[in-house]
Amino acid sequence: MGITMVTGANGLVGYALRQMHEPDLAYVSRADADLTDFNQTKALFNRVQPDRVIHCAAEVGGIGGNMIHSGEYFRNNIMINLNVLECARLAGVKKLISFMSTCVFPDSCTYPLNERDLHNGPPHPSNFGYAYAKRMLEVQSSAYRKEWQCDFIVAIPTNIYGPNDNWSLHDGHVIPSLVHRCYLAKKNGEDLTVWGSGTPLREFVFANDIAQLAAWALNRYSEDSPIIFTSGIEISIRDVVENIAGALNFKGSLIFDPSKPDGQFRKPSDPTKLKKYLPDFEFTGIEKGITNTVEWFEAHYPNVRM
Ligand code: GFB
Repeated sequence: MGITMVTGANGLVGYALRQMHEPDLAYVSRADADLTDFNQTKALFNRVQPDRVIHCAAEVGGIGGNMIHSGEYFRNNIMINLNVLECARLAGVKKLISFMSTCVFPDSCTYPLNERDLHNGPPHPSNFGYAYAKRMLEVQSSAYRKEWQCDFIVAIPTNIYGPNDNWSLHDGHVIPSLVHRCYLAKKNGEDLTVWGSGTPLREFVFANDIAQLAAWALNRYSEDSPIIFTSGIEISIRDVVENIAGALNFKGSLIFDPSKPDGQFRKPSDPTKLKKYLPDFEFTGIEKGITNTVEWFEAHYPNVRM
């Protein structure tokens, strides 16, 4: 087997893939090519000559980033995905996996979210730019499979977290932002402010689990329809924060700030398809995942992405 190119290799999932130490993986990042530029993307594929691609590169953020940068997230993700999948097709790439996320599903939908529901309504307004751009990954992959028999598949993880995340207090996802904010609150002897009510529910998946599932799908999954990667276990934002505070041994108070958005109340997703393929796959529990994430942050701060 030839080279598997990993785009977005300096991001959350790219970092987790590196820890697997799989052979014949070529890791590429922004420093190697601006994937919003077709010519740079084509030159990258000519240089690397990959047989397969794990496409992790994306412009992402938490609810804060999505509400501020709806135009940038839409534009950049559309261009990145259009260029990567087109250059993969032109380069004769045999297999490509790319990623959406459960926030792209319709906001009002029957639960649990199922792969078939993807286009049955508008996404939540808090991240519509990102969500519509990401939905086009599924459309482009399916259209390329139909016209050119490209084996391009799409995975739909729930909220991914773990080492080497984006720890920005403003644009980051909830777990990295709160790990960072809790670390600072402890250091400065302050209370910890949490956005929203703490009542929304999320399903979280540890990045190392996604890396394993991505490697599995690259070898074993070839359906036209996407596949959801979830444990199916929901947890409230309040319980997540209490896990983070425990892992950091933070003893201050939690202050919930109702002026900040709650976003979607919940987005429970259906693990049935994954369970059919991998009935014994064990997801990392939230306590263990958060402990690992906090330990990584404490060991690397302040040399972290933010
Ligand atoms: O990860 P997150 O920002 O995005 O989580 P989504 C937002 C939830 O966490 C809201 C609460 O209920 C927030 O009120 N929260 C509490 C915080 N404190 C904070 C904080 O300090 N920072 C942040 N960010 N949230 C994501 C999409 O939606 O879903 C991603 O933004 C991705 O693009 C992911 O698709 C699957 O979970 O709402």
